Amino acid sequence: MTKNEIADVLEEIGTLLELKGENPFKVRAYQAGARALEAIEDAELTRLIAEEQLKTVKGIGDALSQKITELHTTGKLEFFEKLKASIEPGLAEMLQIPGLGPKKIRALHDKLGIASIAALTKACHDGTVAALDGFGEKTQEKILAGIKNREAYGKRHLWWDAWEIATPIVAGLRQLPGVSQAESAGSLRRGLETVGDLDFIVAAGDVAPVVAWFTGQPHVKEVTASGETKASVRFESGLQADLRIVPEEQFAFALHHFTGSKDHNVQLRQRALGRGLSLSEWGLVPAEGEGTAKEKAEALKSAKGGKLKIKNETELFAALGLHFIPPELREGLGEIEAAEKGELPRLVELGDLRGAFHNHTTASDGRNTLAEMTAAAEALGWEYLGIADHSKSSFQANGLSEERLLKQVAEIHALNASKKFKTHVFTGVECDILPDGRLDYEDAVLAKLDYVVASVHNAFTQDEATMTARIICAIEHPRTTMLGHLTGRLLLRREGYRVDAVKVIDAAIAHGVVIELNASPWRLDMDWRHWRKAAERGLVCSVNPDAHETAGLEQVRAGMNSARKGWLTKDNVLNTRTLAAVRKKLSR
Ligand code: DGT
Ligand code: CA
Ligand code: CA
Ligand code: ZN
Repeated sequence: MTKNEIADVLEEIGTLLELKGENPFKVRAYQAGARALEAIEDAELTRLIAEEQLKTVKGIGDALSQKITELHTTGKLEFFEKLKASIEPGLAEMLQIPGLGPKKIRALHDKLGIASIAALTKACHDGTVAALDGFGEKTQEKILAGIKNREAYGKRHLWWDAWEIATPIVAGLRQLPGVSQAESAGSLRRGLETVGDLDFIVAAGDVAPVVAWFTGQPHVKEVTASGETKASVRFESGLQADLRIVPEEQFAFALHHFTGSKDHNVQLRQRALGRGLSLSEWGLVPAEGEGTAKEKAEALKSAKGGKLKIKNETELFAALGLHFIPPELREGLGEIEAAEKGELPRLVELGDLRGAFHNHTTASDGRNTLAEMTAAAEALGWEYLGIADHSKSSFQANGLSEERLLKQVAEIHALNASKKFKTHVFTGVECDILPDGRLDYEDAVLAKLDYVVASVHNAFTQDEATMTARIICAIEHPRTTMLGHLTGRLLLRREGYRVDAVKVIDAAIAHGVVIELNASPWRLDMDWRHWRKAAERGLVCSVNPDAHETAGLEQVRAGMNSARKGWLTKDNVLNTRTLAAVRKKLSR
């Protein structure tokens, strides 16, 4: 395990111990251990363990040192497994309610005997929670809202989580004997920000072994359907997956159909009918009783033997007089008309990215050092990396004072001068937009940076007009380069704050300010639904990983889904530009 993964386990142990009502010193020891781990580098951890010197690190005692060593060498920890098993499932489930921590859950359990979300819901409705010491009406309302959110979103999954599960499954399916093609379909393939279930399409002659492999995978909790040509399973995580197996000649049709979306499918089927053809998951055949005689004759002419021979989706679209429509665009939002006229955009691709802005380090709330983040960016082949740690008002995220910020700027200049890495590092900050719209540092401090990401991190409950004016005020600041996460939403967890997106977009265009597409799988903010129109009107996008650790840089992949769903081309995205071009833009 890496040190960040180990830190996650220690953090979770702390939470579970707190939930059990353990001694606060013990709880804090695990939290401190997690912090201490984050402050050292991976290579350093390996060395310390090899030399049995881990205990010499401040914040890591004897007991912790043993547990870290066990996790590092075996990837498992018996103590942790036992601890998890000892927690009442209902209590562990309550941890999933946003805004409800272990201490409060403990109090609810001890004083009201609550041990499940259902019991908690009832107690909130009765008002007994509000009457409890340290809770009150407001907390009770917040808990109820959290429960409702969990119910509304609980059935969907983040695209990133779904993708991580689906990727090895597709690889596994492709390796089975007799399988000629296998793909993910559905909302995952369309790059939607959340996914209801996974859909897999396989072309194979022999069905039984494919079904057997699929239903026999580890982590399958339940086989919900299993038949001649399909199977459905539910994994331990709660995610469900559908599998369909078709003969080779049907693969393109099945893949297209199950990729969807429904709206896109309905429109495309309509178009086929207009040409005397009937499109389905099985194939494209002349429609009976539809279209003019001439159209039918033409359709028949191209439909050899009653069924069009179509090898892939490109040929399927071509048979309907269309250019290939990338899956991300198949939302029934005008893509078919554009494909007919040859006006589909050439969408930006992951490989077009040459760097990324808005990344955190251990200076604020990140888990990897400046050097580690830069090394990771270099490994991705990036020409540049923008650092943007939190500003001083974000004290909960260890935001930087002026002195610490200027010290970091000096460190970055020294790192660039050392030529240790091929990747150039830009100095920046994620500067809080204060409730009145001012920025969190004096102009003289901001002037020392290459760029500024301005973001809202507090006073989320302002009304829409106030919030919109606040953000526009920050956009008007001459030092603002880009706007961070427009709405602050956390997918499946928390609604964004109320803001008039169109007014903010107008202001950004007018002041030459970039808006970020925050690529964190939890955010994907600004939402893809705004981008097409915004970019047409001249808004520039920056796909920002908002990475808090080295692995976070790769989450630009999730942001690229949204960029593509927003019809963005390479020209619309700032971080596809060369280092020289970015330097020039930032120096202005
Ligand atoms: P999800 O799973 O809720 O995130 O969304 P999808 O799009 O993956 O939906 P899913 O898994 O129910 O079905 C996969 C695709 O199959 C869907 O995008 C389009 C196609 N499909 C499913 N049901 C229908 C239907 O009733 N009519 C049409 N035209 N297509 C359907
Ligand atoms: Ca699906
Ligand atoms: Ca499905
Ligand atoms: Zn932020």
